[in-house]
Amino acid sequence: MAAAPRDAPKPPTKKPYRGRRGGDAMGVAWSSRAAAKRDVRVAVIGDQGTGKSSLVATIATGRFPADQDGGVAHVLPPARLPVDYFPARVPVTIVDTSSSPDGNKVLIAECQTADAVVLTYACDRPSTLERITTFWLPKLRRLLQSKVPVILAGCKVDLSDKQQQAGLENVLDFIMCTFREVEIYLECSALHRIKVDEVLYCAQMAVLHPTTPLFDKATRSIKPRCMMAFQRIFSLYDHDKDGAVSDAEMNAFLVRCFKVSLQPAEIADMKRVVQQHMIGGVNDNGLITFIGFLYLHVVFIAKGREETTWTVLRKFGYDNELVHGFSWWPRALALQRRPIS
Ligand SMILES: Nc1nc2c(ncn2[C@@H]2O[C@H](COP(=O)(O)OP(=O)(O)OP(=O)(O)O)[C@@H](O)[C@H]2O)c(=O)[nH]1
Ligand SMILES: [Mg+2]
Repeated sequence: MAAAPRDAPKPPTKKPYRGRRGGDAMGVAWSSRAAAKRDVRVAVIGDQGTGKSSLVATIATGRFPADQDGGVAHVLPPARLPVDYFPARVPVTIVDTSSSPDGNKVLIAECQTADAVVLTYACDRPSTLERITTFWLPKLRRLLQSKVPVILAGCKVDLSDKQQQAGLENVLDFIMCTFREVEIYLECSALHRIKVDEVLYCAQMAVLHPTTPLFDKATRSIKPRCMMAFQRIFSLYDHDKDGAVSDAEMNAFLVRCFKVSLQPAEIADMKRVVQQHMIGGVNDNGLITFIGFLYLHVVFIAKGREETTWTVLRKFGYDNELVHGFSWWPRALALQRRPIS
């Protein structure tokens, strides 16, 4: 299906980080799997009539396929969206699927090749939300072992009534607590173009900047591997190894990751926030400690700004599993590699 280029959708809080290849002054190689990712494939699955094809068509063409115009085909061909659809400039392919038993093999294959799954239910049919917990999420777990992020999309929100919605909240809370592969749930309407692009945007962000390796949603805490990564990064800037970074060291870190440095007043503001919210985040000498440094990243994650945290991690060579890519290129070896003239 030909996808029509349209105005860029809004939600990005910040341009996702787009990395570059090659080492830098510290010799850290860029070797992230996500960094190497050149496109994102999103499969849209769910019960019959929940609005899958209408969602795909509306995203791809910018128009809702009205029933009087012949409606929408049962299953649409995959739509590759223009590269500039989202600011990350990573092309997204959105794949419609069939919910009929005949299409099960194809559905399984599509799920297994997808980088993210959009799982639909209809806001005006609570039974389809029930089926998310009893059928779809268990099926996806069996197929994907929770390794692929899932965006739960409540379609046709224009048809839902307030009372019905209130009843669904508990089920949604249960889903978010029980199925950690579900990154987020959104209610949308293809008919009224409500949060349609956001559904896809969240799917793309879940692939490029996943939360799961960083944060345990159940315990609301940073995962150990992420903590270790930040410990290592912090120690690179804590030159005198006193467990805290000076303002100059903090700025060196910011310049390296974001190419910005803060004015003394801005650093003072940042410390004030850390001090107010994190005991031990700032030491007696007024310097940010490791706990304070970590707190700043927890705030980013809690605010849904994972891309900021990933910008840091990828700058220091971490991949999506938070494995540190090969890295320290010994100077002697680098010299040996020079061509002999
Ligand atoms: N009011 C309203 N109707 C919608 C919306 N999205 C889809 N529909 C209607 O819901 C019906 C089913 O939509 P489809 O997009 O065909 O659903 P599907 O999940 O692809 O259905 P199958 O392919 O048969 O499984 C159609 O009549 C659509 O016009 C929406 O946002 N609001
Ligand atoms: Mg369909």
